[in-house]
Amino acid sequence: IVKFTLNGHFAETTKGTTILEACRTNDVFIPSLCYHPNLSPNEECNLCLVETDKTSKLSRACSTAVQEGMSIVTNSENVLNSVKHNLAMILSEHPKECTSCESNNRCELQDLVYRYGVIDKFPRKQREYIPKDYSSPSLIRDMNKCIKCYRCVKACSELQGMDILTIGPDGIPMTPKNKELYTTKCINCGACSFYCPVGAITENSQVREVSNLLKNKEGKSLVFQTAPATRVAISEEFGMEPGDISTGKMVAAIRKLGADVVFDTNFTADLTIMEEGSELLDRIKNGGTLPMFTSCCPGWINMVEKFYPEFIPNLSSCRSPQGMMSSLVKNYWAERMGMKPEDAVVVSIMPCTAKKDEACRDQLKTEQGLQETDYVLTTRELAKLIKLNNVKFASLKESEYNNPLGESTGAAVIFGNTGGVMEAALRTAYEIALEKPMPTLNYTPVRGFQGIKEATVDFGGIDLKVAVVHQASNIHDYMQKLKNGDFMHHFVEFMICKGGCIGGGGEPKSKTGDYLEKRMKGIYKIDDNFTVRKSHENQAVKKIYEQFFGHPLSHKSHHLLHTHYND
Ligand code: HC0
Ligand code: SF4
Repeated sequence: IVKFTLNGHFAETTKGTTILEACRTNDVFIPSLCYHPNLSPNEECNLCLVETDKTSKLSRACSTAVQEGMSIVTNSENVLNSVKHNLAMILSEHPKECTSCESNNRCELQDLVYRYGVIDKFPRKQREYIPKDYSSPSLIRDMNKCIKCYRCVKACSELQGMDILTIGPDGIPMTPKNKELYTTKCINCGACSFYCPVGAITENSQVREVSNLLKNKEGKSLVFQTAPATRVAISEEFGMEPGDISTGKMVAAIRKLGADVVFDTNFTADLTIMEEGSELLDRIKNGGTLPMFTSCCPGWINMVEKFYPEFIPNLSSCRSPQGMMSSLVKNYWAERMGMKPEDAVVVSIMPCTAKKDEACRDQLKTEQGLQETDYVLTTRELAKLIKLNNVKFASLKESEYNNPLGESTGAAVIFGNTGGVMEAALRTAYEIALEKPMPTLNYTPVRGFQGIKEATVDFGGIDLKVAVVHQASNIHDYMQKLKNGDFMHHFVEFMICKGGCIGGGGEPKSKTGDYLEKRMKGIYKIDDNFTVRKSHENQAVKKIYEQFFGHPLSHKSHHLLHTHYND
């Protein structure tokens, strides 16, 4: 314990805590643009300045530890003037495009400039114009707006181990050889956009297209689907806590916007378990390629194709639940409703920027070459659409999904957490293989934030060895070890983002230290509250097999629910 004074008040913290963290836990505001609790300090923006009695100069709060007896002042004339001066310097290099910027109203620079009453007084520092990069369906880069905080570079290297973004000679983050992002080895995870405090890297937004379509449907039916992880995070955009369960309000909001039908990606998560579980048992029985890898995370699929193509045969051939739902809507549901496939427009609400890229895959187009998933909005974009339409989210009366593609189980919602696909698959595969339920449904060895989790399940005679890996840097580690022969698993779940989809690049940009833990708890709470918690007990899934597919891995399911990859 270290004792100190903060603006004249006594306070305590643990040894090694930085002044910035100590201030924020004591609810004292410290401005910063380059600091983020999930990244190592950058010491670039020069805004987190404080006075201490240890030196006559101002100190950076992000990189100075609190010392015993230290006196810290955050609100002196000297501190405020220096912060204002440094903000004005940043502003002098920043384009004044706030009114049309994708990050308007959620820009950290805009917030600070307003908070400190900064006057744009310095002569404009003209930077050489950098062409905007629209190459990726997931992300847009306008590096003219970059404030050189390097959070994107750190997210890409430290968190994801991808090293696509490096600091260029002019101090602006660049791609290898300045190539367009989509032509690099970028996996479209969106971590860079999540951490960008301004509008330099943003999701490739389709808010306008969807908004126009909602106003003028031109005889089309608008079918929305919502991913597991959206329902425990969208609340944060409306002043509620991370992990608050907003399923019913989110469905109600989507209906208010004018959607005709709202289906749940969780339905196809259950369907995925039927297909993928059967595929695993088939591979084990018939000597197929092992370990089998899950295939639902599109950032992971990009990574295998770009970095580990020799492992493509290990990928499950199952489409992701997003892909399965869109295929069902266009090829099954539309026909039953007497509609042409192109008249059922699918809008998918995802926590993930890479899902936009997945939607464009040639393999996931109809025979006429139409995208089966027409539009993908991130959780952040859905929140924006709701706000633009003045829908009062917090006070909405809850609504339910449409059926039959809206029915789901507790096993489906946990797909949103790292380990969830594995846990859901085990609940079903165990019961199918052994004809009795797993001794406990809450299978804790695959839960939690450890980067690589391993477990062995007694499958009646076979020891089924499984692993769960999340966050791209851990995945690179796992793949190296797998290549070296250090691992031998039957089945491995991979999710590119930390925590799984709850930590997706398209989720709300919350900055409390524990937002991921809270979202994770919210997901497990939804599972606990379900009476049906196994995918094979989903009645609507059972029915679709009886009436349409016949059985998992049937000819029809291969055609509509499975895919192949680019090698
Ligand atoms: Fe996920 Fe999914 S669980 S990838 O993490 O499988 O994005 O939430 O929608 O498709 O269901 C994301 C989340 C999904 C898919 C599902 C899977
Ligand atoms: Fe790096 Fe992911 Fe951004 Fe691509 S999307 S540049 S891999 S952080």
